[in-house]
Amino acid sequence: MDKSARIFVAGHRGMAGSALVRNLATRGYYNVITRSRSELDLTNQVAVEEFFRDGAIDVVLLAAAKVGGILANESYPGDFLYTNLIIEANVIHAAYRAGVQRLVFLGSSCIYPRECQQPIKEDYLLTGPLEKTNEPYAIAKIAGIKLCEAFNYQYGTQYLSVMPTNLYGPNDNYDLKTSHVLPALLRKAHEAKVSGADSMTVWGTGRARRELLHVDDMADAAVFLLESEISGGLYNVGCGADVTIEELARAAMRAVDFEGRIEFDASKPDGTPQKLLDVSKLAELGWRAKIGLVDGLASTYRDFLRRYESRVLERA
Ligand code: GFB
Repeated sequence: MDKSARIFVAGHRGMAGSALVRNLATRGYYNVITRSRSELDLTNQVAVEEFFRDGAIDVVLLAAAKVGGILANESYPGDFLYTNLIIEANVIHAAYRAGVQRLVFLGSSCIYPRECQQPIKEDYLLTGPLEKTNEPYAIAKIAGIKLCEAFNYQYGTQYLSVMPTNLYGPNDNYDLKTSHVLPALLRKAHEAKVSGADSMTVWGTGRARRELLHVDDMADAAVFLLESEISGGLYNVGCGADVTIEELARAAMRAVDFEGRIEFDASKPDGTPQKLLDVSKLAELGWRAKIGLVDGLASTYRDFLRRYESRVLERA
């Protein structure tokens, strides 16, 4: 891909989008285009069409989405379904109409059936019922994958979909009601430590299993796929190993240096029992994750501390 390509990163203020912008800069791309929500409302079809018509965009990285942890997904199913559907529909359709040939659509490993065989291959999509806590979000993301496939088939575009497992890293959301598990555990361990508490609460049984991927690895994989001139399809992105939520909580406590007990809150859901991706399709192309959980937790905790001290933990 030409270093002068005009690359639009949709959702550049979020954790995934900001990692994509960092990765593109590291690789020498110097025409990265971004728009804040006040400059371009991606739920507004007319505004999105105008932006693409006038923007001479070559490539799109679609990271804009309404995202959240298990409780946010359960509490706001309408928002998760509607907002994600409309953003994808507007951006993918406007990109096609403006002649954009290359697009990467970011999804999530929750698109796969709840009781999926592990590790999860891309082929298992739509082979069984979804996990209820995030069904609306998963259905929106499946629609985005299918939109890319359908446009490739009908119009000859080269739109591909990247399905990362549970992401974490700089710029995450630390609001305990809406965040994903890893930022929540870091914050809880930190607050327990500074308040002198002897325990912290972990939702569910602690036995659910999750595969955690540093967001810089995800961004590297997405740009790697673009540079590999892949013309379409679905690609899992993960590190190839999972941990129980209890193990993750203990790892977060070690990163924070909090030595108290864990109290499990069984009134909160476990969600999907396990989500471990089969990443062999991407590995065959030559890409592997590089950031291990211990290092990733340590650097993410430093990011958390910077934001905690400046009181900007919740995403606007
Ligand atoms: O990251 P998370 O909220 O979402 O992780 P999912 C949920 C798992 O962590 C459940 C446990 O097993 C929770 O019981 N957990 C323990 C906690 N303590 C906490 C806590 O303090 N906060 C949170 N949030 N969880 C999301 C989907 O599923 O994964 C999205 O809802 C998306 O759609 C995302 O796909 C990647 O992994 O269950």
